[in-house]
Amino acid sequence: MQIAVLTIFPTMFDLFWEYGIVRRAIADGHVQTEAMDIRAFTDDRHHVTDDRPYGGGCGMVMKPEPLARAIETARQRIEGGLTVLMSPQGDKLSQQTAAGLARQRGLIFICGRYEGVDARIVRRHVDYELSIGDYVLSGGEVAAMVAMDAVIRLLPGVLGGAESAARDSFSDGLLEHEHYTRPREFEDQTVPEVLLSGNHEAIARWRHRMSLIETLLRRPDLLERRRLDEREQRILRQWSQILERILRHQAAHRPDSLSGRQ
Ligand code: 9D3
Repeated sequence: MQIAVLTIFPTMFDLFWEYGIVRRAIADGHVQTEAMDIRAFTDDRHHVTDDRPYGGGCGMVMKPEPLARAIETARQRIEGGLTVLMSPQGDKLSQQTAAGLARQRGLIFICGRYEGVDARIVRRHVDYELSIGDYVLSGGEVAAMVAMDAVIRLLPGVLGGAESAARDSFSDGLLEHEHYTRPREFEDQTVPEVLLSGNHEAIARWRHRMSLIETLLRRPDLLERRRLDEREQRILRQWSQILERILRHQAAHRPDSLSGRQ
C-alpha cells in the first residue's frame, strides 16, 4: 500500500516512520510512505498556506489552491487511492474503520491546521473525513499518525502469524486479560498459580475469564454489542447468580424487614 500525508509540518512524521511495527512494515515493503509539504505547492514568494475567513471571525483557513495542487500530485502518484481529510467533523476512527482503510489501494491523508480547510476542497477533493475522537487537537498530524498506525498493522503480512492469529482470535471484542512476566514475586505480589501450572487448557480458560470480567467491569458497552458464545454466557450467568444471592441477602437486612436486625 502507498500512503501520502499532506501537511505543512512534514518533519513531524520523520520519527513516526522510524519505530516499531511501522518501521518494519516500511522496511519489508508492505507500505510506502511519504510526507508531502503543502508549502511546496504554493506559488507566492512567502509560501502562504492560510488566509482570513470570508465573513470574518477569528482564526485562519487553509487556502484551497496549494492543497488542490498537492492532492492532485499525490493522486497521480497513488493510483486509486482514497483521499482522507483528518477533521474533527469526520467519522470517528474505530477498529472497523481502520480495517476498511487497510483494504484501500492507497491512502492520501490531508492534515488540517488553523480553523480548517476551505469547504470547496472538501466538497471536490475529499472522499472521506476522519476524526480520532471527541477532543480538540491542534491539527490533523497526530490524528493521521494514529490512523496510519492502526491501518499499517492490519496490512497483510505486517504482523507475524502468531500476532495476527491472536488479533483475530475469539477474544476479539473483549479487553485483554492481565499479563505477567518474571520475577515470580514482585513487591510482595505473586503470579497467579494457574500461569505457572503448564496446563495450557486451564491457562486459556483463565485468560478468557479474566478478559470477560475486565470487559464487564470497565467496558460493559463492549459486551452489550458482542455475540457471546456458550461458555461466555455460562460464566456471566454464574456471576449474575452470585450478585443476585448477595442482593437477596441484603434485602433480608432492610430496616423494616421482619427477619433483619434493627
Ligand atoms: C473547537 C473549535 N475550533 C478550534 C478552536 C475547531 C477546531 C479546528 C481545528 C478544532 C480542532 C482543530 C484541529 N483538529 C484537527 O485537525 C483534527 C482532530 C481533532 O481536533 N480531534 C479529533 N480528531 C481530529 S482529526 C483532525
